[in-house]
Amino acid sequence: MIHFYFNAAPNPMKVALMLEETGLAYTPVPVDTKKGQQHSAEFSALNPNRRVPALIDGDVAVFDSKAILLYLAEKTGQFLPENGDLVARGQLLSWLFFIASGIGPYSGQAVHFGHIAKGTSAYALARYRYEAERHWQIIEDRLADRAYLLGAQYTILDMAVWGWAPRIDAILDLDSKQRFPNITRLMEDLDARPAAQRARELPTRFPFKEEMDIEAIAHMYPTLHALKGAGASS
Ligand SMILES: N[C@@H](CCC(=O)N[C@@H](CS)C(=O)NCC(=O)O)C(=O)O
Repeated sequence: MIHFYFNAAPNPMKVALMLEETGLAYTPVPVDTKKGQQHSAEFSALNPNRRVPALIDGDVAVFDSKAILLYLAEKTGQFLPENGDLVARGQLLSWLFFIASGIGPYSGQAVHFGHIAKGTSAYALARYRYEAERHWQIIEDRLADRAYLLGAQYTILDMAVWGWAPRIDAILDLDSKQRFPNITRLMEDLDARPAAQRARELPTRFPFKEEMDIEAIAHMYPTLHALKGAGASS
């Protein structure tokens, strides 16, 4: 039986979508990061990075959302290029690593400096918003003449960007429907899928802490917590 360690944040949500799409049986295990549960001995043994998502499948432990997507795709043979097509596999790996190293980190930092640590650094906010928008533009352009990121086939690449979709406006401080019509079209396509609706519903079954209070900041952003303690934040 698969155990899926998650919360409602973008990276766990893409794995929730994959689990629902494949129909694999799994036990959801909530990790309330605002309460510091990512730092427990049990969880940090599973994921030394102390971030969600993570997954246990029998003897196999996997952490990092894109690694889990690839693991589940290879396990089930679903949502990967068909018939061992190496040209398509090269494209899939390129885009998967582009999302992992660009979309995720820059979007995360743009949210951080725009919302969580608002007012601490105008330059950091400008840089991360610029880079996040540049990366999202590359995804937008890729979708100009394709239904999905790989081409005609829905794959883990589309799931990897879906996790971020509801937050693009807040990340970039713009109207994504106008700015990114191709991304909007893809996200609406995915949102309409029953698996996506089940994935979005999953976290609502658990009482995750909502407030980003000083306790949550201490668990998730210790450097910001130290800054606030020093009275230097605004
Ligand atoms: N590269 C990792 C990033 C994981 C990550 O940053 N997860 C966030 C939620 S989206 C988290 O666990 N945050 C808790 C914390 O910062 O303590 C992945 O894609 O899984």
